[in-house]
Amino acid sequence: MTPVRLDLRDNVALISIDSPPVNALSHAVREGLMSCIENADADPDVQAIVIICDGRTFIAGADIREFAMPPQAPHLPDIVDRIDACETPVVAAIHGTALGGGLEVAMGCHYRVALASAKLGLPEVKLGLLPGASGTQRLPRLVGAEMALNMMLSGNPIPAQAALDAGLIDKIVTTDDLADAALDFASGAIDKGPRHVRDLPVADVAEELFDKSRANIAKKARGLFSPERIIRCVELSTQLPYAKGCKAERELFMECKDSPQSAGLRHAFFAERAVKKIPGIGEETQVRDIEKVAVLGAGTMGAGIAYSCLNAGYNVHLLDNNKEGLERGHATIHKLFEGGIARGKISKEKMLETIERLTLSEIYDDLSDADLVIEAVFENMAIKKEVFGKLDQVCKQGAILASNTSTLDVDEIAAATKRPQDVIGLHFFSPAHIMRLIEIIRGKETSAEVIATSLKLTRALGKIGVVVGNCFGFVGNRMLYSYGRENQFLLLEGAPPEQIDKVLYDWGMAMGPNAVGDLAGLDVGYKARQERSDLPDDPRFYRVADMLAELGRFGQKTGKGMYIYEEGSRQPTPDPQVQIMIEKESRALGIERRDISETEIIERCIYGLINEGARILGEGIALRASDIDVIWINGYGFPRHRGGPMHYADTVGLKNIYKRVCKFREEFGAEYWEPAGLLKELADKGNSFSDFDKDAN
Ligand code: 3H9
Repeated sequence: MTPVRLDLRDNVALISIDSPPVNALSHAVREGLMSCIENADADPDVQAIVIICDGRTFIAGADIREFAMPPQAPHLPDIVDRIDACETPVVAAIHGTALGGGLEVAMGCHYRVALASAKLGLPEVKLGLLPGASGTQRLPRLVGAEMALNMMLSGNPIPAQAALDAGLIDKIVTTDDLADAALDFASGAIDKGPRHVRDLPVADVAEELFDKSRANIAKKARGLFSPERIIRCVELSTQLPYAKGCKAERELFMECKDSPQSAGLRHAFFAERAVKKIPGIGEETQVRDIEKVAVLGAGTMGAGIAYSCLNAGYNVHLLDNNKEGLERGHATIHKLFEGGIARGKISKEKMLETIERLTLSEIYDDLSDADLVIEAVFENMAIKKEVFGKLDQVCKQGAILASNTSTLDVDEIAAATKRPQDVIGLHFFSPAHIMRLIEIIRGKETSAEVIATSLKLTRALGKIGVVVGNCFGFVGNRMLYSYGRENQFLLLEGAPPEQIDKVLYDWGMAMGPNAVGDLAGLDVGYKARQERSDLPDDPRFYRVADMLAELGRFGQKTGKGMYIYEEGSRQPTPDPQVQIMIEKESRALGIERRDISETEIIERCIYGLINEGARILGEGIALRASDIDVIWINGYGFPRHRGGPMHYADTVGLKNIYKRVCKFREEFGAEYWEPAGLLKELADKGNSFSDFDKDAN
């Protein structure tokens, strides 16, 4: 059945697109739309045309899946031009979100009406693209170059009212029946005739607008390919006639579409949506009602989790066994709300209303009516087991008992209760109110219902939950060990901390590993290593980090760590004392220091990650390679435009990665560089991690 229908309503043609879930402009939709437009325009009885969508939204853009395939006519720019060329007025009737190619179709129409709840945007930049169907030339003609730049460079949609104020739409429809209102509007436009956006002038702009934009993106969009090209297109819209501007846009769009960055960002888009697909869990899986969430432990993490839950609308009880700790946690939550007020995210009234849902106590019995308890106490197995034993006694049947452990065995924690089916790991990342990632750790007895409820909870919190298996460090922190290990070895072998950090930052990581260590606190990793009995018996292993922690140099919080920090500053400054200490230690360990290249730093740190990721995948701890990518992009500052470590490995080629890992095994020993079985298997077959995901699903 064709996804696009043409109906005649008196003298107005109603073109309806019905292509769930989001009416993306697939080949079939493009064909249907083009043919309906041509038929309507050729019909002498038709005096106006309305384009509308069924389902939950107006067109959400080009069909992103098709970018990886050869393009097929009719192409979107031609459809937009064809709509514009209609002799009778064409009206777009918008509900939900008009995004990307969807908004370009709407801007090809002569008029636009929208429900008040609608949103409009050009989010292509988030996929490493630019609007490629005349959006960069039409939007400045409607809203001015400055606002057009803001919309395209942020990729964020604007609400209907802002679109009306700016001239992007012509009317907000206040009735529920969008089709009727749009047909009325179209009838009223018959006398006015078409209004062609391409014929509008672009309003004059301040001379420095484009220079300022370039300076802005240099920092905000570090290393990204499409933002500069977006600026160029908008600049051209102020200099060239419409058709020439479109031609330039087309060329620049193709450059973006074919860039590895766009492939990485598109991969990340689908990877973040794939995480919700868990074998054995579907729509039929029962989900438990969560109204009251208890957070146990009022430290920074506990307070951040409580704050997130309050904002998501839950009743929250914060519990700590220490009165001062509880007061500190309460103060932290207040501070977070005040920060929200200062940034205009929440009003004072709303904050007061929200905070009313928070209760505090030191009494476990107060948890008896909680639907979900999230434990965020000290990362120590004995303490966690004691806490879960108590929870088992006081919590109601059916309550979910979650641990925010970042490394520990969830099955061992569950064994402290008589209800292991209700126990799960919910690993929030710090700062919990900002970081989007939650690793959802399923124990061997965790029920499907508890996993499904946890997934729903993460969505309600506005976060991304990735379900992983149980092993030390799960996916993220287990991989972090290999990354950190290579960083530490490189320090002893001759690369100063600032060199390693610069190389990895320039490669795209949000921060270098040594700056991250100082931010997280070197004492944290130190304590975690002290608790482990399974670490290599190797004096070089995390040697520098251990020495700094033993000297009380914990990082930013003590003003000194791998770097020095001026009072009140977070800016790391290299410390010659640290360099002397590292060099001395290299000598003591008999390590010959040498110059280390950029390539070696990248390969050892990133390939170390990939090899461990492959091992995790082979063991079934992660369901998909793309889940690992989602974890590293959202939890560890891995550059999104590289698609995550496993996608990046695919771009390098697994054969190449495997070869280098084997070479590192020769140079640095099998203890750290034994290639993962799955890496070897895929490399031997000439396959990729993406092939693995396809086979597994
Ligand atoms: C573009 O338009 C380029 C043009 O300028 C030039 C062309 C020449 N294509 O997010 P959800 C799927 S670039 C294919 O969970 P929500 C998605 O994968 C495009 N599939 O729902 C998921 O599938 P599944 C510019 C798409 O309600 C399902 O739909 N447009 C597309 O939370 C539901 O998605 C964009 O960048 C697509 N375009 O949010 C908009 N969009 O169920 C991208 C979605 O199998 N989309 N899917 O996992 C969005 O931002 C959100 O999906 C939207 C709905 C806000 C629409």
